[in-house]
Amino acid sequence: MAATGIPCMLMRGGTSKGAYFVASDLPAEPASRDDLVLRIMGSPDPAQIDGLGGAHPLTSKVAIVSRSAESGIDIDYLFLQVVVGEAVVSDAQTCGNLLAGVGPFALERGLVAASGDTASVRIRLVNTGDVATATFALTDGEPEYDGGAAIDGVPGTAGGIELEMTSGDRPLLPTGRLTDDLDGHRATLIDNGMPVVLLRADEFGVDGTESPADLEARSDLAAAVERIRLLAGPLMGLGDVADSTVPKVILLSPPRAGGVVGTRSFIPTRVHTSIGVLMAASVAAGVAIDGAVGSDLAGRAEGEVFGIEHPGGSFPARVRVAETDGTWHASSTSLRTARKIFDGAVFPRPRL
Ligand code: NQM
Repeated sequence: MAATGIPCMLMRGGTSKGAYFVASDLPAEPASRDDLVLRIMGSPDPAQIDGLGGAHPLTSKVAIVSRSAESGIDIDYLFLQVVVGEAVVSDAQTCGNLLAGVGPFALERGLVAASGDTASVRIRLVNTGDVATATFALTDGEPEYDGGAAIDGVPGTAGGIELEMTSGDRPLLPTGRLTDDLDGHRATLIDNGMPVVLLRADEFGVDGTESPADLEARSDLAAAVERIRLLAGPLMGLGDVADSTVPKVILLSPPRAGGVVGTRSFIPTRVHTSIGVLMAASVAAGVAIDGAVGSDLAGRAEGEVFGIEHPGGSFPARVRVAETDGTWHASSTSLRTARKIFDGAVFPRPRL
């Protein structure tokens, strides 16, 4: 395999970038697969200089795609976060941005068939059990990557991909409470596809206009955020999260550009240059519920569309929340774009 290379497509999915594989091209056994993925992406070197990774969590991602055996589902999508600077590959979270590329990739690899003007691909997110429907335009049966859709954080425009998500039986509020007290701060622990901890930015001396670099330079802030994250993990049913990439911690501030709320997101140590798809869906669900942290900061949504402001602009998250028998559930629809950047074979570095 090392001599002939491994079939791999490099794609931008939303505001992230990752290596996409057909599952049968990688070892099925997780330890061998992860060892190979580390060598492909270049971790644990912090510069990922000998691999495909871009030395940032948003460009150190892998999507593994296969036909689904489940009825009503076309494709299984397993996401792996390859930690920069550590020999760690995590399947503890999914990624809504890479999800945008999964439908087009599956079509390119012949894992699904489509005809007509649009494809609609039902995707099971293996990491969480959630199901998404991805809808995108076709030209001559191939994904149409060009188009007029713009998303903040990506230059220019591209073909729109609509992602409709329904979460399984997982409760929206994992603790069953709207707020918890963590390290002296009121927090809302919520999971609308991504487990997040919502906090008020002003309690941390943050006004919400700071750049990711400004926030990353504050070691006191990093320590406070991590203390809260470690407390939130077990409460959210995630166990000890010291070595996990979830939950994410999101500082909320008043909106400044016509959106609903401002955000700065810790993923979990670097600060996101925009915001994840499912993070935005989780923030929107939180601020939509009276009494949740951030609901009092939030401006008015335009119908079901919540403009979630972030360092690179705004993310329009279409979110619906409902309470039945005291339990909250939510669903979301997001517009993303994706693009095939490179298709070929990747040559993993040898073991160190
Ligand atoms: O929340 C980054 C990203 C993400 C996650 C991260 C994402 C989502 O922006 O749906 O897409 O989780 O660290 O790629």
